[in-house]
Amino acid sequence: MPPHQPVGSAEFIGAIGRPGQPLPGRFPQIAIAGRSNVGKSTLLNKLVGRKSLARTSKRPGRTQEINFFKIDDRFLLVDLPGYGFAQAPKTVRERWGPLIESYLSGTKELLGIVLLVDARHGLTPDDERMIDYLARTGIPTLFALTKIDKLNRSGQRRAAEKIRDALGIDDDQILPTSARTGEGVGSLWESLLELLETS
Ligand SMILES: Nc1nc2c(ncn2[C@@H]2O[C@H](COP(=O)(O)OP(=O)(O)O)[C@@H](O)[C@H]2O)c(=O)[nH]1
Ligand SMILES: [Mg+2]
Repeated sequence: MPPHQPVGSAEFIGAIGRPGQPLPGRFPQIAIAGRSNVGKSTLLNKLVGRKSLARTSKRPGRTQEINFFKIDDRFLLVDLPGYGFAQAPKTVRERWGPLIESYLSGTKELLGIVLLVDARHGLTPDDERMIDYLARTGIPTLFALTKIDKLNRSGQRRAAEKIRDALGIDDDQILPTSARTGEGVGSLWESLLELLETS
């Protein structure tokens, strides 16, 4: 595993819950997207080496706002509310689309998205809708498999191949990760830095 870039500072700087609400700061930013419970907040915490900067939960559908974290006074990591949680209250599900769309289409500082997919479950119809939407907006998208600690090596390989084939992407566009063991987190960090440097 490549060495994990040390993060000097990481702080929560604000959240938005309604479409069009002003962002807490106009910094270059990278957003983490994926269905509810896929491991977005946990991976964000692992990336910055902080246990509970972003709130994580065993119960899906808890984060309903877009949360902004400033990293090293340089860029923002953005924790997006998850999608595809059927049991979420109807008002929450109805609010999700307009909030996300207004953020994704209206933020010119947004450099890219990391779309997380649970290694055990693969792509859901909601993931496919999100991927289509991102492709239409042209926002650079990186794919990461989460929770690979729950699969053995061959299971991990199969999961990566399946997504790669479904999306027609290259091997290096899909990063297997585990926030539990830290595997792949260094590589993901390197990809984020690359995105920051080339933008
Ligand atoms: N085994 C394992 N569990 C994980 C991993 N990442 C997250 N989880 C668990 O998955 C659940 C949902 O995580 P969370 O980060 O809140 O998901 P979010 O809704 O996408 O933000 C929590 O119970 C986490 O502990 C991982 O890499 N491995
Ligand atoms: Mg979360």
